[in-house]
This record gives sequence, C-alpha cells and structure tokens, in this order.
Amino acid sequence: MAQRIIIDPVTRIEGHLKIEVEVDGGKVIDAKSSGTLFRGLELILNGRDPRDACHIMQRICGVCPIAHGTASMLCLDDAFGVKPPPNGRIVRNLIQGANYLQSHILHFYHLAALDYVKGPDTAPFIPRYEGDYRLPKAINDLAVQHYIKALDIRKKAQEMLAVFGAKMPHVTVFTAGGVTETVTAEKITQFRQYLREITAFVDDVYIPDVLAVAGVYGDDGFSIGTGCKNMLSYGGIRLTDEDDPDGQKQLFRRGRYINGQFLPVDEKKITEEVKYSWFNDSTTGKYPGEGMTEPAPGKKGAYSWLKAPRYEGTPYEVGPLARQIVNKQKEVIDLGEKGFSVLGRHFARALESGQVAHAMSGWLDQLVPGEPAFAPFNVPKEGSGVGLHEAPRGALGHWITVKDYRIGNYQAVVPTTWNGGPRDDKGQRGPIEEALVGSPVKDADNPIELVRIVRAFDPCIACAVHVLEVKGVSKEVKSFRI
Ligand code: NFE
Ligand code: MG
Repeated sequence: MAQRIIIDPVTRIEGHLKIEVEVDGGKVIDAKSSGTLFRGLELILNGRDPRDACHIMQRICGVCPIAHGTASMLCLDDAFGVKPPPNGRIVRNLIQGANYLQSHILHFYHLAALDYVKGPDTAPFIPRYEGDYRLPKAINDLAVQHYIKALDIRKKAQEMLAVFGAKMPHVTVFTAGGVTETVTAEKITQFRQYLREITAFVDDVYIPDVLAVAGVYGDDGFSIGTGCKNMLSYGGIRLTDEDDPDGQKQLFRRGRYINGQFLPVDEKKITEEVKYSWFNDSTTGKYPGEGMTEPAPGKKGAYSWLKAPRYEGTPYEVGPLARQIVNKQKEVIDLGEKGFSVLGRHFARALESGQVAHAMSGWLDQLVPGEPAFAPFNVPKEGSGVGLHEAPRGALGHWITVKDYRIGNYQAVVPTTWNGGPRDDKGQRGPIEEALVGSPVKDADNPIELVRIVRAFDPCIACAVHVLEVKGVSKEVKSFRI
C-alpha cells in the first residue's frame, strides 16, 4: 500500500517549502512541492516611481538581492532606452560575481553538505536524518573544518561585494543607466585582494570537496533526482558593450536544451499557469509582461503560492546545471545522463563558481578609474521593458509597464518558481516534483534521499513566492487580507 511522507518545512533551504510524496514499493510514485508563504511584492510596486523598482525588488530576498536588483536594472534600462557605460556594466558584473560566490559557497557548505557530511552531535549539525553518512573519517573531519572556513570565506565575499555595492544585502548603488559608484584604483586593489583568497578557496577547497563527495556518493548520487531534463538559461552577465539581442555575448549564454537539441529562447513564449496555485484562475496562462498577481487563498485543488512557469507549455529546469548544459560545458556534457542528477547539480554549481571567480579577475583589469559608471536617462511617460538575467539559482525575468511616469504593472518570474512550482494547467509536474518521482526511499523514517534531491536545486521560497508568513495554510490563509 502506498505510504505518504510529508516534510514540512524542508530545512536548510531559504523559505517555507513543503514536500509531500507517495511511496510504493520503496519508490516515490508521486510528489507535490508547495510554497507555503505568500508575499505579493509585485503588488507593492504598482503606482510607484519606476526608478525605485531596482531597490524595492532587492527586498524579495536576502540571499539574491543582487539578482533581483540586476534583473530590475536591465528591465529599467530597456524601458528607459539607456545603456550603461563600460564601467557601469563591469561594476554590475563584479557585484553579481561576488553574489554568485557567496551564494554557491553558502549553498554547498551550510545548506547541502550536511546531507553527506556528518557533523559533531551538536547544533547546528543536529537534528538530522540518520543512517547514510559514507565519507571516510579523515575526509569527513576535513569537510567539517571546511564548513567553518566557508563561513569566513562567505563573509569575505559579501565584503568584496560591498567594495562597489556599498552594503550587502540590498546594495544602494544600483540604478538604471549603470551604477552610482565611482571606480578608483584603490577599490580595484581592495576588491582584488578579496578575490584572490576566495578564488583559491573555490579552486583548492570547494571544487575538491564536491569531487570527494561525488567519489563516495556517486553510486546513487548520479542517478537520483533526474527531473524533467529540459534546461533553460536566459543568459546573464554581459561581457561586451555591443548590442546583444540574442543574449549570446554573456558569460552564460541564452538558450534551451530539450530532447537532445539546443534551441533559442523567445521570452514571448513564457507563461505562468495557476490551476494548482492560490491565484485566480482567470489569470492563468499569461505572458509575464501582461501577468497579474491576484491571490485566491483557499482555492479548491490548489496547493502552492508558487505559480507554474512554462515555456511553450513545457516545464524547464533552471540553475547551474541548465547554464552549464546550455553553454555546452564539456565536463558536464561528458557526464551524459548522469548529469541529470543530484550530484550533477552540485558539480555544475562548483564548476561554475570557478568560472565566475576566474572571469572576475579579467573584469577588474577592464575597469578604468575615473571614467563614468552611469549614463543619464529620462523616465518616459509610457513604455515597457524586459530584464532577463541569470541569478545564482537560475533564469530570472522582470517585466515592467510604465504608465503616466509610474509603474503600471510589474512582474517577476523567479528561478525557484521555475524549479519548485506546482503542476500546470495540463497537470504536468514542476521540475522538483518530477525529480522526486522514482527516487528510492530506503527508510521512511529517515527519507534523506528526498531532501538531497530538493536541496540540490538550492530552492529559495522567499524569491519564488515573491510579507507575510502564513502558518497552517488551509486554515489561516482565509484570514489573510491584501
Ligand atoms: Ni532568494 Fe533567488 C537566486 C532569484 S531564487 S535566492 O539565485 O532570483 O528563486
Ligand atoms: Mg511573479
């Protein structure tokens, strides 16, 4: 007889996620991923000065405010018809790079590694699922030391970010047309000092640790968590000042991978479906540029505050694995089918951290002290804009409509909405749901396979549902007022 396992909340991720699976014969036969928090940040923007969007949208999340600030800046650049000067583009990139590094290091060491590394029997290492820790003692002990070291390195990545961003989280220098920061030789030197130490940590500690875990857990780690195998990257981190409508002149290129084919992306083919989400059914299937946020708490049959984003009606995984595959990165492509897995995702994230860190050093060389980092602009009376970006967790899009110099509509479709969203109108599961199906559960009291699968996606529910926490969803949701 099928057995139901509910993990609520899933710990060591950002935000409130509930996972519910049905297990039969020791295998998951169905899964539901529910975002149990409503936020409605998009509604807060309506009627406001469009120039404020890149500051308000950073408040979606404390982990990736940079990603939202960046998508928003790109969206405003597009709506206002302004292009940042080289210094502005590069400073934005350096801030993004610093954010990738702190985010990926945080994810591996402080969120995911404890699924593989057995910490001492004290907080924050307990409570934990017991029974499947396979690392030899010497490697395990070293990994615990690296957990501590990673706290310091992550702090330094945030400090590095603040050299040009002024503070973290929620940097103050972001604006349409570039950044409000001035580039000086002193700041370049300061940034470079941090970057050297962090790059060495990524090369000498983070990547080797991921390989060590892969070596020991590879038997099943490269086979569980397959998912939908459709991969999407909007492309991110602009490498030139030339026009790039197809998003190809970026550190991470725009594209899709589906059924063995590499295909282009047309953002007009993105929709969000809400049949299984707590939003009004009349708003389903809309292109985000015309999207709506109309909460319908308690809607029958719905089970998540996340919408279900789709490309041509099809679910896509986003994130480091998608970026590496779309960019045809040899080490990941060479994994073949094994790449679509829990360890494939950790490997792609670590590899990407090295790519970003080494690229950043070259960007620092391109900065010209004293040159402008900002281009002036006027806010149009009417207009619209799109900002497509790659956040650490994957494809992130912002869409704005300007009406009478104010924000008429603002929509964000976020990486974890792609990955962690519920079924769509056709009943197709979201990528995390799909990745759970087929997974073995050896011990229903310690379903470690399930959290390994979920955490490999590095979900962030605060981002995904985009200020209010609702506990015990089905009852208390009804008392909720917008
Ligand atoms: Ni809140 Fe985020 C990233 C964005 S995830 S962490 O990376 O955008 O959905
Ligand atoms: Mg949204």
